[in-house]
Amino acid sequence: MLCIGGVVIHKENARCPSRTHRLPWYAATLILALCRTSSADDIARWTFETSIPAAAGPFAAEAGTYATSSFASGLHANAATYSSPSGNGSLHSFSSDNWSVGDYYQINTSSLGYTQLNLYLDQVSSNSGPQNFHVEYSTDGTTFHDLTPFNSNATYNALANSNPAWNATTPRTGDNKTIALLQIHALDNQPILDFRFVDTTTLSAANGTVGSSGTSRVDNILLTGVPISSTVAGDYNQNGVVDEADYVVWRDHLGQSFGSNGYLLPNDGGTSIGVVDQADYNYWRSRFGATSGAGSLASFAVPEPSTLLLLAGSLLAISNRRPEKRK
Ligand SMILES: [Ca+2]
Ligand SMILES: [Ca+2]
Ligand SMILES: [Ca+2]
Repeated sequence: MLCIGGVVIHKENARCPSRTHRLPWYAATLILALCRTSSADDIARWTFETSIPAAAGPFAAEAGTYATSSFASGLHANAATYSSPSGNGSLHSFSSDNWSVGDYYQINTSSLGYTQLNLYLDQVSSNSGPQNFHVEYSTDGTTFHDLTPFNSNATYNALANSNPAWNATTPRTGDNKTIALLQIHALDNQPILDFRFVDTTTLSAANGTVGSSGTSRVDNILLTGVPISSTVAGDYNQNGVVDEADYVVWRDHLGQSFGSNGYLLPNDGGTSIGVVDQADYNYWRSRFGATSGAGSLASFAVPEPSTLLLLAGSLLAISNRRPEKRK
């Protein structure tokens, strides 16, 4: 059987045994495109079980595609003590004390060859350690930007490490942070991709004021991604061909921008950078039918706008159609 989003279509219907169930070829193509699923790879994962912190770092990632070229470190404005106490269900974490606003943990890695990224970490603080953090990203290793405008989960609280405290055997699930970067294609395929987990206030985990002996510790930092399957310019859904499915992606994100919600079209050829607009539609039209490279392919027949509206309508009708009773 096939699926559209969460809707299942039985294969016998997709094979069009009757006029009633026959799918337009472009709808079938789109269904197949929407049904593509890919599993994510670990790009870099830090457990701090082998790279055991006793200083600010850098510490190489223990696992992942770019493990040996990815590093974690810490930075404090004032002298701090770094250590490796119990992790979240493991022997070691990356911990430090004496937190000031602006201090951070950092990972230096890369998303080269990857799209649909996700970032994970576990973090906890002592009662007098810092509570409020946000995630910043950089694609040049120098200039960092707050991720929060693109994903509200990038601003988070580190809970107090008690009842129960982190220990070597049993993880606390409430300390898992997930920052989805799936739609932020500006972070795809970057030779340099760095993240900072930055202390943003003087509020402590116990809702007092951060003290010099207060600590915050991180564990299980992980960046995942799906290998990029298509770099064909104009292929917005990354299925290897510039087709009708890309129109639907464009339409669904029309008006969005990197500044507002972090969305960028994959493979947009640098067209109207930072925003999804009419120019991206024109670019898609100029590229229709392409399976490689960049440039105009005017010889391919582009569906007319009325056909594209029918396409969207057909998919809606398919998803709402109940199976016919057999006669
Ligand atoms: Ca650990
Ligand atoms: Ca496509
Ligand atoms: Ca654009």
